[in-house]
Amino acid sequence: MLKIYGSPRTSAGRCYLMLEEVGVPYETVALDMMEKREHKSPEFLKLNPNGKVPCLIDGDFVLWESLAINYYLAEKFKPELLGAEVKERALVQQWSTWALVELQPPMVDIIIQTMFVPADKRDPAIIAKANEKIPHLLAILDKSLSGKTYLVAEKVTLADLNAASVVNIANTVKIPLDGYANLAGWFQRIKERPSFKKFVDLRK
Ligand SMILES: N[C@@H](CCC(=O)N[C@@H](CS)C(=O)NCC(=O)O)C(=O)O
Repeated sequence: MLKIYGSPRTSAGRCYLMLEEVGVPYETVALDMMEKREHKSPEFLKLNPNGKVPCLIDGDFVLWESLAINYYLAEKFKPELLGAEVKERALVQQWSTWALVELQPPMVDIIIQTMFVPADKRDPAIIAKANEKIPHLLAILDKSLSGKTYLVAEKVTLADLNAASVVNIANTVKIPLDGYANLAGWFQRIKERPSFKKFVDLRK
């Protein structure tokens, strides 16, 4: 059986979303990352030398990086999520990469500053810069969704799932989606998927 390391409330969350989407049974290993720092244990570092979650085990195959894991799960269990032909597949890659490389970092900056850095050590400049960047990025997503149901194709693809896993952080960092009608409509469609509902439940 597949095994996923990392809690659904971490970067592993999008892999849980994908595991639910493809509908295969899986085991979970929630490491104690705070007190015991199990993600830095010699045993875990043998699996992921970066000492980070998620990490997926499929038999004797070990894979880390949430995006790579989601591509693997799609390829193996639900290849239609990768797009129907070369251009669709490229766009799925484009949006998946964009979500993680452009949209996620300013959101994570806010999370780190407001939830992990003690109040007296916070850097308001980091929070201000992130708050300035995010609306611009959300506007790009919103405009790209104009007149469309999903990001790439007429049906849901991995691009939608990966991007939605990042847009979902907006709520945590208190960024309203109200001003982005196309984006809000699209996100609502993704939120109605059973896999997304389970993902949200698992993160509670
Ligand atoms: N690019 C990685 C990021 C993984 C990552 O940063 N995971 C965090 C949890 S959200 C982690 O394990 N942090 C522990 C650490 O950095 O020591 C991915 O998407 O899989």
